[in-house]
Amino acid sequence: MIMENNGFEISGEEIQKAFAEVMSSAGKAKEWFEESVKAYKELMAYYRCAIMEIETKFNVLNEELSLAQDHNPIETIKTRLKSPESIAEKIERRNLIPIIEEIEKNITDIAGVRVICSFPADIYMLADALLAQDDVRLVEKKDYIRAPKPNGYRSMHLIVETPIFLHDRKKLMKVEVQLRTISMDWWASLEHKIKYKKHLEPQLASELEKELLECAQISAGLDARMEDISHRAQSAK
Ligand code: 0O2
Repeated sequence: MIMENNGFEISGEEIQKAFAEVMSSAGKAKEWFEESVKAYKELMAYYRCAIMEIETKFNVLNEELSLAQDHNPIETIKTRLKSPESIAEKIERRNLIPIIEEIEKNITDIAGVRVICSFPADIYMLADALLAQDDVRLVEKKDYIRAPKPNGYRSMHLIVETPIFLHDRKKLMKVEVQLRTISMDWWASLEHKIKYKKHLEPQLASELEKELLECAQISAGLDARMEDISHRAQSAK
């Protein structure tokens, strides 16, 4: 006997056993942590591959459609992999279990491809062309162009599933595709910056929201006008 605690006697043998258990669970925690990090890195690599697949599909469409039409429908393509911080924030907000399987199943915008188009009509043409491909499955579509968000945000959002081909198997991956015109993109970029200025007084915040909505409406008008100019120029040829 080496210790007395609330009347219970704890033997040296018991202490040794408890210590061995703590050591073994610490070993398991380390093992679990290392495995989780490896699985996370692997998953992110798969998402990077899926981004490459989708980006290539758009580059091919741009090349082909620029021959068929008199302009490149795509101005630029931007890609991004969601940061670990943003993934963690989403896990918390949605009350998800922080394991790889849950992340993969429930967070559909880890891989993001943003396609900036010349005209609104190009967005619909490219979305249709992508979704017509037999290795692309539409999971979800949100058309914030026909139905803009209350703050004025416009874009076409597609969640698609596409295969990546690994050395020994094929794996289906989800990618979020955002299609926008140049004016939809600059509005969204500036609105995003302004929204994250958190110290605005409520009165000023509400005034700015109103102005941003007006700017979004002006930008939608400009898109329509530029498209009309382009149609008139084409039909005059
Ligand atoms: P990031 O880094 O830009 O991707 P959730 O995905 O849960 O946040 P929801 O409703 O499922 O919300 O997604 P939704 O409506 O499809 O929009 C998600 C993404 O669209 C955002 O990604 C933005 O990129 C963009 N977006 C949506 N609404 C707005 C908006 O009002 N203003 C701006 N500037 N962008 C918007 P993240 O996750 O915010 O980040």
